[in-house]
Amino acid sequence: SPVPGVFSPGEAADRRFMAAAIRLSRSHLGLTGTNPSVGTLIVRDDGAGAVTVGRGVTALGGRPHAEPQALEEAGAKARGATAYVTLEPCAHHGRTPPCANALVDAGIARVVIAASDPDPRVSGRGAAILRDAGMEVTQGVLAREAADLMAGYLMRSSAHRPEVTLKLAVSADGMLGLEGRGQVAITGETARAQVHAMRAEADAILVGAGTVAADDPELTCRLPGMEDRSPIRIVLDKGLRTPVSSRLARSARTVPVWVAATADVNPGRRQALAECGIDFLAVDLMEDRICLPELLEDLAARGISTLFVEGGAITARRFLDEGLVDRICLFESGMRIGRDGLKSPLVAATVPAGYTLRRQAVFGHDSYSEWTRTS
Ligand code: AOF
Ligand code: ZN
Repeated sequence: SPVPGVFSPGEAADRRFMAAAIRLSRSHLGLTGTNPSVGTLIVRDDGAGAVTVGRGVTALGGRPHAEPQALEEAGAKARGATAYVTLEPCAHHGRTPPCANALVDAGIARVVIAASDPDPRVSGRGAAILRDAGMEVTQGVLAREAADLMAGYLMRSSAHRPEVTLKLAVSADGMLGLEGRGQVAITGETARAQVHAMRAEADAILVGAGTVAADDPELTCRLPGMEDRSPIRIVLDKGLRTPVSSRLARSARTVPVWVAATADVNPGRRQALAECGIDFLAVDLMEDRICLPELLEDLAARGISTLFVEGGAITARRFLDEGLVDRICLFESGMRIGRDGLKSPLVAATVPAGYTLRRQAVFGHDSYSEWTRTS
């Protein structure tokens, strides 16, 4: 039952404030290292309507956490106020004291939490610290919406692999490109900008060696003002075919490139690529192909929470066939490629059962749909 005098505006208003905290958390997506981007709002009502007196979002690089920043802004106004947090406040002593204790010490009266934290140092303990201190705790408000933005962090800390997003740009006749002809512009400028924004929010972007050979892509975020937000670029290249003259190799000192290859293949090329600044991920082969589950585990251990798979057709199909795709981002254009096209493993009409449509949009002349695994 609600504590008398504590701001408890009802479920609809709780959802509204949590939505604001989630929007706040969105601003640092992809910028907080291995930490999730968390949002915190401190709200009070002294009789004249609800006022937000503190805001915080996990700082760049992951620290400080969201809560102490929001508390600092609120100052004395935190006493008796309600805190909206998109993730269960932490309970562990890291480089900073636990956020749960910081909320208690500041005299917060009520805490509304969206998602629970699977981190074993925190899980359940954060909420317990709050309850034990006599606070009113409401959990699970907009949990799905918050978890959606933290899907990478949640996947890495619970399943020890990154969240995998497959991006496909498909022509009206279901093709990804032209056979042997390199890069074909399937979608327009607006969709392209959208893809670059998605790259900025991912920790790493992955393509197969075939795509490097055919398209020579740069795989960076080239939106004005966001050029420094390019993710790590990863190539599946068991035969070490990536040329030192490729755009990837030539830009490896500016934006990291990791090539996944077996340890003993092509030592000459390896040396030359290393001299370009490329790093290597040692992989094992299974039936002559790079073992993807093992690679994903390695990536998670290296702190990669979100992986954006951008092609090509073979790589996309492999991730799908092995059940490793958590999110599908599908751009569909009106242009036709014709008979020499490279067939896409799927179009919107053939997204497999097991995925739920989460978002639809139109970007310029292209339609967009986004699907996540049904949990
Ligand atoms: C919070 N608020 O804003 C975030 C939290 O390495 P550390 O000490 O920064 O701790 C990392 C853990 O902190 C991470 O695994 C997750 O459990 C939590 N993230 N917690 O209270 C925040 N970003
Ligand atoms: Zn914390």
